[in-house]
Amino acid sequence: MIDLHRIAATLDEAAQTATPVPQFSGADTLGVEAAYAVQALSIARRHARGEAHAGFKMGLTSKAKMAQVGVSEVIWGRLTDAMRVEEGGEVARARFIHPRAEPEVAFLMKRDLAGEVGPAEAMAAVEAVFPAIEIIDSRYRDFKFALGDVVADNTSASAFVLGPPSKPDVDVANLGMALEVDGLPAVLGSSAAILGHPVRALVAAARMIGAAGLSLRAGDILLAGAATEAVPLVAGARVRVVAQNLGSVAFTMV
Ligand code: OOG
Ligand code: MG
Repeated sequence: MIDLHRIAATLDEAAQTATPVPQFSGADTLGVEAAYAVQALSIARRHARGEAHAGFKMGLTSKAKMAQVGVSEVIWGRLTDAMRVEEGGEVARARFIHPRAEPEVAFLMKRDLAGEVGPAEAMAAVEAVFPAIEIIDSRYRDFKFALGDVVADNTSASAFVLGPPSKPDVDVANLGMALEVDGLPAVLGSSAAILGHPVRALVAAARMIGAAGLSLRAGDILLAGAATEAVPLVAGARVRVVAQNLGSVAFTMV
């Protein structure tokens, strides 16, 4: 029997102490369903410490991301308020094991959403759209994992920054996106890399989170997933994402 509580505690402590752990499912012993159960248990530990639900994130919604980590399934994770970094703010390198930054698009929900919905219905539930940066940090040694591992590890969720809000009618179909480090472009891409259109990440979130018996709730943030591969970060890095039509968002790692 796999002890899901023990795995959740191990991953939660690894995140809290920024100490890497070996992966669990080299041979995929940790099935996807059990892995989502571990994820829920590890988030429950954060809630017990006073962190509040802030929404959800989609992961591996672009081919570049799938190729970078060698996992080819769309996955989802949970966000808490403690993961949010203020736009233009600082975040300590010491909080992380091996942080990487990703250029993303985020949605703020104005209505609950779950289940099988089309793109128009999904967008009708959105209050605002943002350029965003996700800081991911796998709790596994060398950032190496199989599907079950990364799902159990809350899809490497660690921190996120939101830029200025735009109205939901802004066109996000095929926006140029650049992630700069210290003023120089590190990766360039398009929002079309996110499942062909970021709204498809929202549709997939409603379906997958709904199938788990949950829903996107009014006030929730949803990160749609990275448009490019993630960029490793060092202390001192000034990170900025510029997204056509949406504006820019930045933070500094100190
Ligand atoms: C998994 C999380 C991927 C994204 O935006 O695709 C993700 C990882 O790469 O560690 O957040
Ligand atoms: Mg991401």
